[in-house]
Amino acid sequence: MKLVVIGIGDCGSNIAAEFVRLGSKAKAETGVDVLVRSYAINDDQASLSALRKVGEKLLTIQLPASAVGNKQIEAGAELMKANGDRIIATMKAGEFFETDAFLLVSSSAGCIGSGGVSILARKLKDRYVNKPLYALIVLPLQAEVNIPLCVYNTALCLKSIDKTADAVFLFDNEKVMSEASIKSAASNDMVNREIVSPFFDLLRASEKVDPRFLGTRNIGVGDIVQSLSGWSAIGYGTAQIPSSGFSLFKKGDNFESKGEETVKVMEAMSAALAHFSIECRLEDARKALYLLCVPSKNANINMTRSVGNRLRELTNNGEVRGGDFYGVNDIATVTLIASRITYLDKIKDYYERASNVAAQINKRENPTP
Ligand SMILES: Nc1nc2c(ncn2[C@@H]2O[C@H](COP(=O)(O)OP(=O)(O)OP(=O)(O)O)[C@@H](O)[C@H]2O)c(=O)[nH]1
Ligand SMILES: [Mg+2]
Repeated sequence: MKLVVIGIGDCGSNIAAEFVRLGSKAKAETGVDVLVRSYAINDDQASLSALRKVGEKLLTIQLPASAVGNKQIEAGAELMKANGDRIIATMKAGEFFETDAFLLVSSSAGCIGSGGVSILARKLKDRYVNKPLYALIVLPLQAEVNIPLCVYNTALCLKSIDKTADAVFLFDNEKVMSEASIKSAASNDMVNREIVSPFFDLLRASEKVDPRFLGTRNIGVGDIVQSLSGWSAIGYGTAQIPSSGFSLFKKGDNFESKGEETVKVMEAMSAALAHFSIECRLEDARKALYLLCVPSKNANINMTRSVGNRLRELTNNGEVRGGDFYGVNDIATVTLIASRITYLDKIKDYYERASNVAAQINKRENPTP
């Protein structure tokens, strides 16, 4: 799948840059192009300049500085209403023909990104009616969730993007941070790499890959598009497949060794389930997608079936699609997407708290004399 990624605000721009790195990795490792172009749109000139070194696939677009002090989501929305058409006019529209989908990225808690993302999404949807448009929204850290403005901006951002995008991937900053990133002063780059890396296998496997990597059942762009709608979460997990001495039996040619290798794949699946981008219950997902990557020498049809069957069980017979492809390392990787999620604790909580917070914010903005 070939994406045009459009990041808005600080968080969105940083993640758009990370997609450029992912695109280069896909090109270097498997020779496929998964990124048509990345755009970073921000009002902060210094951070845009810092991103320019990432590579020529990243184009930066400067917004006029937002109204000083006002960090409510409405200010970000107004800025995009005033500048959105100009922004689209500066994009390389000729490249959109080879693009399978747009991916718009922002945080929910800031102002520029959270306000701008739905406005730009609407403008793009009106112009490119048949092009799927997805959003990737980063939810605040635990330390931020009691700041009234964070709650207010997040709730409004979620409400508006849900109405506009075909599917919205949610990333809980708190959940995505691995122990490693917390220990290393929570560097944004490391968190952003964790946000972007689950898309790697999915994007490259759905492109025309070298026949050496083709698995027993391949997934295409159509499978991804059919699987994505509404609130969505993505996760991936890995398990090491020892290259020698793994089984008492010769690999791949008898029941026993195949069984052991399938166990490793299920281990990778459990890791993926534990690393979803937001806390969710699979029984609330109406759609799901899986992708398995194993070395060809270890692959067998049972592995793919086992992952698919388990996912059907967990989603209560949801609409499940999936497939596999071959990797070169001795690792089993499982990528999972839960989509059309009908209930999420986090969203319910933000919506409930936003109404109280809105009253507080209004009082502060318009104090009674
Ligand atoms: N994962 C991740 N989160 C980020 C990053 N930068 C900021 N955030 C989070 O995003 C939220 C703040 O939003 P920003 O993207 O900085 O805001 P903005 O869209 O630039 O809008 P302003 O408020 O006008 O600066 C907070 O919840 C931060 O924790 C980043 O690079 N990666
Ligand atoms: Mg900013």
